[in-house]
Amino acid sequence: MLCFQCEQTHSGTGCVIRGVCTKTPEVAAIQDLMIFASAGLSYVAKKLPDSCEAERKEAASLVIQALFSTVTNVNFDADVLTKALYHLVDFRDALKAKLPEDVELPLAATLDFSRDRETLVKQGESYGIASRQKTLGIDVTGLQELLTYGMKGMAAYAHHAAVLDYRDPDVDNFLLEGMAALTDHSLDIQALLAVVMRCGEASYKTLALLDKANTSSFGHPVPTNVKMGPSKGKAILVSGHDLLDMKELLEQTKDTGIKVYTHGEMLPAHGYPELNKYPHLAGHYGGAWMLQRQEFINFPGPIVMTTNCLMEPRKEYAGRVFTRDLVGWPGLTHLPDRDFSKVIEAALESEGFTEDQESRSHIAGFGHHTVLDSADAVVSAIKKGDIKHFMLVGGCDGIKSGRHYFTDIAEKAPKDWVILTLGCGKFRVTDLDLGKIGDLPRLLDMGQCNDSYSAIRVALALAEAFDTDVNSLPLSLVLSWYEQKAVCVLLALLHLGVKGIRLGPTLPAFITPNMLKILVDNFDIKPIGNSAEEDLQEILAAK
Ligand code: FSO
Ligand code: SF4
Repeated sequence: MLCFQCEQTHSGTGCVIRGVCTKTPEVAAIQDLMIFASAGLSYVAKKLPDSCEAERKEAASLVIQALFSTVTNVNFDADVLTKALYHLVDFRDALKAKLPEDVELPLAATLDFSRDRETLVKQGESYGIASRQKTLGIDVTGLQELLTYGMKGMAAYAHHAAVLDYRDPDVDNFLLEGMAALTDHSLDIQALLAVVMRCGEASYKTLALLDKANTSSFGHPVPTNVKMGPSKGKAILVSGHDLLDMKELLEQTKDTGIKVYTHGEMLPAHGYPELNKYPHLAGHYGGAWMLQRQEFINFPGPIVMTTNCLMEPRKEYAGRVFTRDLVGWPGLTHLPDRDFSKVIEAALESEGFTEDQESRSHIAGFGHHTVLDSADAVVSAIKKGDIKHFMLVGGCDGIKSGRHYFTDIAEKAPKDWVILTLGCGKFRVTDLDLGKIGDLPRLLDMGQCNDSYSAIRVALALAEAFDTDVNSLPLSLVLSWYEQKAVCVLLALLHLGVKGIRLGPTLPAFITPNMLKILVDNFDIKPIGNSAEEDLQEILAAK
């Protein structure tokens, strides 16, 4: 296997024996084939006659699900992934009957996928990254991977919107176009870069679509005090990003006496009026995703993983974990729909928390609607000099110790700077007491990484208010990345022309020196510096 799609990749170069995430070579090979088959299906779907709109939409749905299933820490179950692969390939083959006769098809659209697991895994190994590096070179392969990861992130966000019945034909069309482009090995660096930039445009549309889906379904987030610890009573913990799962679970538990807690990226659920109206949405438990193996042991009730990030469960709590939707781990209980009765049963049988715990609180819910509602006050605070600068410190959290930088830069920023945060990277700054500027807290939690659109909206609105462009605003972006959704957000920002983004804790392994030169020349992307102090000095000097 060779996988280097996430930040924790082995030695910063690639997982080759087994994933640092514990992904096995078997799962890696099947996931590579899911990408290969999705590219073939996309090619076929693009060539269908105009009348086949429904088939194209179904093809896009299957591609979205396949891509999301291969995002880091989503699905580790070879049986489930293989079944999804065969379903996708069968659909691809059925669609081929509808093609005009003279259409020439690439290998990804014609390859027979073995029904024998061992042979299938060997097939996967021959269509993975390493084989393309040999035939296409590292730069073209690196750009194909950048495009693929951007689309994986897009697929995750598009899937969340689709669950709420929101689809955008532009997003579906781009995903088919971008995946089909992977079958064209004649594309050179420039041609692939153009597709990557279109991926950025489609990523922005996907983030806007998801914002519309979430806010139309659950209301605009409002600033909400969240208790960051448990209270006495039976308990269920919900992790991941799927707000509809959360809503259904809250509805089904409302007369049971069970308290529902958020974990990791589910924290922003507290800000949504349609979720917060349930008094038994009791608080938040734990920190970011990578702490789950310690934190879940001590949670006295069932745990629902709605999306990434799932880590290898420890035996002490594996029997209490329920996976939903595309999430999978061999042997864990999977819930095929939103009937949470098994979870409720498990909660009632569990001990629950035996006493209230004193805890600090955190204010969630500073979505674009709330921040822009106070836009006049913010603009006048900037004009008066009370607010000198905005800094977005957010993205993903992860295991590496270098991530302390993100805490440091927020903590050491001048007191007249406002810190925006989002994504699970927020847990690096949520413990800080940064105080207020006037009535405005200095730390504004804008939500999940899924809510990156909020930060973009605020930046664009400020640029409009000051009749300038985003790059001329007193705004710095310091992004932490871990997996492929962060690539989608980064490409959306590049599409909007945002320059000077600082990225860390390390640069992606799939970025070759030539690709880095292009990113630096065109977008002034920089790795985070040796220390937060140095970078703050640099930002101040550039003002
Ligand atoms: Fe982060 Fe990833 Fe959203 Fe996680 S992008 S690492 S728990 O999936 O979620 O901010
Ligand atoms: Fe390694 Fe990350 Fe790939 Fe897992 S997802 S195999 S940790 S690069």
